[in-house]
Amino acid sequence: MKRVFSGVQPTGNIHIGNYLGALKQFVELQDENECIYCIVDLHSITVPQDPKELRKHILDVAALYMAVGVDPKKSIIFVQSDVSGHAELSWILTCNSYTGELSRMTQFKDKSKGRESAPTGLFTYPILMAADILLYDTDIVPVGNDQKQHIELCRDIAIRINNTVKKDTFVVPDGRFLKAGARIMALDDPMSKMSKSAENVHSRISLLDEDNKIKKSIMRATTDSDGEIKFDFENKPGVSNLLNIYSAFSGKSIEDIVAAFSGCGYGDFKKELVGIVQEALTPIKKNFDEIRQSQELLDTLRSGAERAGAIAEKTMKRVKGNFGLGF
Ligand code: AQP
Repeated sequence: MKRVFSGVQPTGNIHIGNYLGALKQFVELQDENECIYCIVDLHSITVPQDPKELRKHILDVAALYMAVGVDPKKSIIFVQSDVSGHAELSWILTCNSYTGELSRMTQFKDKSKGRESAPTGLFTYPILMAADILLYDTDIVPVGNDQKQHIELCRDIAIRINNTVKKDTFVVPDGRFLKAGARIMALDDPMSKMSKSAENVHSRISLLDEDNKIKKSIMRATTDSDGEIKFDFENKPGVSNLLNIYSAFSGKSIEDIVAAFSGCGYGDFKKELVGIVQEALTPIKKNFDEIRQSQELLDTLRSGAERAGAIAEKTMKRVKGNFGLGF
């Protein structure tokens, strides 16, 4: 049985990019693997958060994990800051990484917006992510492909420490990326990825959006003026992004969708897409409403933290021993 680990930041409500890139994989993997899914709250404070809002978002994200089908009987679900090993291991990895490799991370470049001085947490974020993964002797990390570079860095650090400190200190993980949904772009700007924290709410569809909001966001999504429904990301990024979303939710291939809409206008295609997305999100919203106020949610997070904590403690003992730390 392989060990799987992944997480989502509680920086806002999960959108269809997070769902299609990561969460769908969480559910697929849980039958055949030992899965650990985390709400990575320590990552979210790399940018300022309102404490009350943050607490709400942590519970929302946990409830959404369960609402999309992550089953606490099969998978461990817990909050990152409930297990102190994440921050502790992060320091050990920090001491074994280089500013040069961190400076090359495109997410840091995007989020720091070229400022000369940016928050240190934004810079060291990939190291905390590496700690999250390595703490659980993870084999597989299901993520969207915006995280490819961070997974590579995690592997580099693990291999470096295995070579310089002690062989087998860490399991070297592999990323798992889906073809459809690996990178969903913003609806208002298909050159940027869909993001929880983007200012324009119509740039994304959140899993909890009402039907009306879903309709508005899709109908006003940026396309182009040539009117042909065709997949060509370079020249038609808006339509290609909508085709990707259609394919990921319907399970149909892009070729079949393009053939089905041959001769139709963007309006007809968008209307169909609205229906498909609304239908997919309706049961998730219903499940969420039941789970969010339940005692089961709190019990799941409590027992999840205990189970994750026990695994993390074992890893930290081994890692610290290999480094000559602690007694
Ligand atoms: N647009 C996307 N398409 C496909 N997958 C995506 N993911 C994020 N955006 C897309 C995947 O979702 C998982 C959780 O992401 P995260 O919350 O940890 O951080 P993020 O990548 O920074 O996501 P956001 O939505 O853009 O959040 P903010 O606005 O807070 O920065 C990851 O597996 C990610 O690959």
